[in-house]
Amino acid sequence: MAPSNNMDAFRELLASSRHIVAVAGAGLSAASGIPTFRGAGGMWRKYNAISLATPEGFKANPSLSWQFYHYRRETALRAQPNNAHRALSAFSLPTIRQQISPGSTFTLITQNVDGLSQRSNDQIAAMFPEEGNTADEKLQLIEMHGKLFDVSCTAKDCRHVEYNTKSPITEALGGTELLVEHGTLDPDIPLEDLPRCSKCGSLARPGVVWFGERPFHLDDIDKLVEKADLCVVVGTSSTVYPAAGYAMEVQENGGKVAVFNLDRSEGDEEADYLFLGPCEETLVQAFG
Ligand code: BV8
Ligand code: ZN
Repeated sequence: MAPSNNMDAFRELLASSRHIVAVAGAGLSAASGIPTFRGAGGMWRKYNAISLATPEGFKANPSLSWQFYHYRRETALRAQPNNAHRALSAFSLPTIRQQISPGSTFTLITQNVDGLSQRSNDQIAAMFPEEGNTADEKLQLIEMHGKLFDVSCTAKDCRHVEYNTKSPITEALGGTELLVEHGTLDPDIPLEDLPRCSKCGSLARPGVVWFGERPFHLDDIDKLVEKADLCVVVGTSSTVYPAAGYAMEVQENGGKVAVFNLDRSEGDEEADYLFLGPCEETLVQAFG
């Protein structure tokens, strides 16, 4: 049966759901000016990011890899959360969610590494400081592909990780974001001028999950997906696993799936609901 696009019916489903998970991708941050991977200005095409987002790519050319991640750090630093982030952050707040969907739990599982959902959660929690809404305890956000601003050590016997929003992260990388933006050739930055571990001095890497690497919090995610009776899929092409498989799992367990995307995406014809359009608008209608 083709998916429904009846928003009133979806809001009734939301009100009666008990364990809700959202799986988000780059489309959630598109309205904040963060380029998606596969879209028109997609990063995968312009910088062949699929090869860059791998341990092999980093090993082969840490200078180019760091310029790619420096460019994305600078873009994310200048970006602000948009209404799609805010709609999900508001729904994350117990005092707001209990009015829309009494007694429900909610967790946002994001594939994005830009940190915008965390910033949006912190902003919303600060607006509603009443009991039970403090950011750390109550807002369930899982950044399964890591964080752009985490910098981790490559030395096996160190593995130090720190949250670092310095701009530029090292002098040598300063300004290269403009070169990356225009796709000109990258200067070969010497290893010693790339980010180093502040504890042991070894070469550091971006704290994100590359292809072939194990995503974070998989056990927590599996438990949440197992229990979920509603899976909302937002702004993702649903092409990268294991994230792309969660909606199907919820449906196989008898739960419902609602897809919010600008265009058609992998497997959306199986969804119970499909809302085509910019999620910075459709999520506000659905969760507002
Ligand atoms: C794993 C962080 C094993 C880094 C990312 C062969 C070799 C090795 C692995 C594999 C292999 N074959 C398959 C695999 C598994 C692989 C995989 O799935 N590959 C794909 C390409 C087939 N997966 C992995 O390697 C994962 N790890 O499997 O480990 C393992 C597992 C368990 C236990 C032990 C070991 C790790 C994958 C993580 C890779 N890291 N990001 C970085 O960012 O640089 S992936 C990156 O792309 C994102 O994080 C995201 O996850 C992914 C997909 O991107 P999307 O978010 O969907 O964005 P996209 O541009 O594609 O789509 C945007 C969508 O938004 C579009 O649909 C568009 O229409 C929509 N949109 C745009 N604007 C809007 C909008 N929608 C609404 N409103 C708008 N305004
Ligand atoms: Zn170290």
